[in-house]
Amino acid sequence: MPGRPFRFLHAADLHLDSPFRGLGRVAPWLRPVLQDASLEAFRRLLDLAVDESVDLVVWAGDVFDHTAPSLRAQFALRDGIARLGDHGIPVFWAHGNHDPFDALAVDIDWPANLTRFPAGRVEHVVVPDPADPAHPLCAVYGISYPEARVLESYAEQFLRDDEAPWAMAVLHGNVGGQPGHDNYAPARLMDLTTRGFDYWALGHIHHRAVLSESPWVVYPGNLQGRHPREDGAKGAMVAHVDEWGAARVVFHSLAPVVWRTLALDVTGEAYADRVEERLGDALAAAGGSAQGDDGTLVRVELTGRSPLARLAPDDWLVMAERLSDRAPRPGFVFVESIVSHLGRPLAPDPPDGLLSRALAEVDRLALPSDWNAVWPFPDAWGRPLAQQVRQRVQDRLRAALGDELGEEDP
Ligand SMILES: [Mn+2]
Repeated sequence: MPGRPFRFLHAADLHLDSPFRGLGRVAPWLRPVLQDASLEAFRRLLDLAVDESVDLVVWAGDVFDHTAPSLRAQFALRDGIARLGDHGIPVFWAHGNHDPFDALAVDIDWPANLTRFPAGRVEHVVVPDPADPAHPLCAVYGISYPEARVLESYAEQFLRDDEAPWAMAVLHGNVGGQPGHDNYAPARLMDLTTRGFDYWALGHIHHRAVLSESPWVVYPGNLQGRHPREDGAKGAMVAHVDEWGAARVVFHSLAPVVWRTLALDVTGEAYADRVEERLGDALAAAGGSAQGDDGTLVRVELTGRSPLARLAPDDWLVMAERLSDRAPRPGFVFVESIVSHLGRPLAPDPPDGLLSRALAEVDRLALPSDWNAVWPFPDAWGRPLAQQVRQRVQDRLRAALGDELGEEDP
């Protein structure tokens, strides 16, 4: 029997009021922007839920950044849940390792439209169709961490009730042993996909990933990137479920500040102003790729070989400042740091060195002059074919042997 189509919003790792970490530098005007970023992203999440008229909202853990959240974060969350309640939207929260149920200090009496899943035990709630309360829309199953370190698997605890309509499972944990995140509530993908649920609303891994589409197994990623490794657009998923239970899942970018890493190979560039010019062009493109008024924080990584390898971090800081916006503006671009991985240029080979002798051999190599009749087209420098071939071979020799010859003295 077809049901009523419905929509829900799935977010995770909101880390409300979280500080930015490991920043190279922050201009004074940027500090309040970064301090507000996670809460601004949360305001946008609320707008999205209301604009899309979702039927429910699900948070898969790490709503707060730590167990003693600021009152500012708690009020933001309370007001947000209440706003969703005003629109008849229920909210479901499965606690994770940053906001474990038993350790979390709560100074707020949460609104009635919030369901927090119990610690260490899967519970489910049937969400009724508001237009027809006798009929269920879907069932939401979830479990919370009692404490930060949960090393046991929670997947086996999710038992889908045969009577349940469309069913969703909400879990904070590491599916597939992904590196870079603590291996909490570990599970294999097949532990989830074989349990009969229609959608696994996951949290914990901060990179957005759809691990499966049938059933849906989804990490929305965190809401606001807080350091260079959390780069790219950040936001939440809205799932559209049709009357037959098939879902379409759409990512919405919500973070007001987006991290980008810009890698530039400056081999052969001897002048800092030339590097600055090239970075300026690349930054304009990076800033232009941000959506709307969103700001962009950029970490630049310089690679290759150049005499500019001698410059100190403070020198690169000067360039970072010159390339950054000096004041807040919509669509700002701020270079957080320029990290130089530059190597010094290779030492010239002495006349009797291995490379010089190999190049000389290639020069002496007699290439048939009738090649030039077969391919009568000179290259951009007007060289006939035999000379082009000689040049190619010499270039390859330089590239292959150059690394063996060592670097120039600083
Ligand atoms: Mn997290």
